[in-house]
Amino acid sequence: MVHTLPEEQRHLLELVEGFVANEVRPRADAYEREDRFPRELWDQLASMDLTGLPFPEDIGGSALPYRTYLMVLDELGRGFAALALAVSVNTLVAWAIDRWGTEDQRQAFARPLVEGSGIGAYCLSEPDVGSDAAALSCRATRDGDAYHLNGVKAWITHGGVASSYLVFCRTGDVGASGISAVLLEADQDGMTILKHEDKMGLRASPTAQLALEGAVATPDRLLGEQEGIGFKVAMSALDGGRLGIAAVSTGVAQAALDVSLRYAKERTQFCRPNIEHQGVSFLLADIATQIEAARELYKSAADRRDRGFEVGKVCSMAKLFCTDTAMRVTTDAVQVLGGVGYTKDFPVERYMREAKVMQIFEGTNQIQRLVIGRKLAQGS
Ligand code: COS
Repeated sequence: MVHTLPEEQRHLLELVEGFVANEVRPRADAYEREDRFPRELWDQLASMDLTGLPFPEDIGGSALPYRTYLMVLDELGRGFAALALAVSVNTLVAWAIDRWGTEDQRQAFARPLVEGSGIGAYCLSEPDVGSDAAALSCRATRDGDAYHLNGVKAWITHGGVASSYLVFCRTGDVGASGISAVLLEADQDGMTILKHEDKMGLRASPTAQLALEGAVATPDRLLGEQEGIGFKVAMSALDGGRLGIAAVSTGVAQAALDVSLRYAKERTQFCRPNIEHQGVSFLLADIATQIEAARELYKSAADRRDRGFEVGKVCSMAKLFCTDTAMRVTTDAVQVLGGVGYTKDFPVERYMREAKVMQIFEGTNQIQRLVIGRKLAQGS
């Protein structure tokens, strides 16, 4: 078990760096090409205690600061975005259960996710409900001693590979206060995969649409055994989730810098390495500067979170800035490589496709601006 001493955290990051270099990066392309969830890498992460870094020890976690966890995500994202995203989404679900669940729910549902023997899925969006999450319509109707869930959930990361699903559904009237969170297990009746999304990138990270047709949940599956708290559960978990996306996208941006810098040093035109041409070196200078700023922003947001401050605004800022940075940087990295950057001979085109969705999921960057703008208006 790792401890919070800086030196031990350094060792942890070195361990992750070695794992990424030797096991993850060489295999990432194959998983992407085969549209295959990297289960073997996930199991390796679990055996290295890397699936539960920021969680308390009483549910199997390492009790490390969120900042350290994000630095690990950054490094994993530098190797393989789909794997880093798996850790981030699993943490989103486990955090919600750890923070809002009963003791039994923490042990039964959060612990397997923290230990990595299971994997979580977060089910908020629906085919007709994305940014306006409080308008969701999937319903959990109480009948005697059970809830019956009906509706369709969309854009579910880990749909089909998850062991447990945190489903946001309506137990009351319209609006945020009528929403509850229910825990479902993968193999239960009344829950089927309608379709797998055929995506531009992140193909090793499965995204599915889920049909709920009378799926039964006993009241002890209601998160916190309390109706009406679902929207607060969803939003508070997304604060941390958005920081996770900030770190993953910074890792993707770093990977793009690694490849484009190496190429610019090796490739020669007009009798000089490309990096000695100002047109290329200025592009790289901007890329490196933006990554540095992105990394410092998510770390400072995490520091505030670790010290217990309200962090909704800075989490949205970090998600917005780091993912926009990843998009710009990966696009420029393709430019540094020129024609070969646009081919699958080099991974930068993959990084560019991966960066795009990071501006969209866990709240579009327009929603992040809305959150930041509202907080500014409130004076916070
Ligand atoms: N933590 C805890 N509670 C929160 C919260 C947070 N971060 N954000 C909002 N809430 C609470 C509010 O305090 C409010 O509670 P009260 O009524 O008791 O005051 C309630 O939730 C409703 O909040 P609000 O009025 O801000 O809700 P809106 O319907 O205006 O929605 C946005 C706010 C747009 C920010 C929200 O719907 C959102 O984040 N949308 C994007 C959804 C998303 O990220 N989807 C991706 C899913 S994963 S791919």
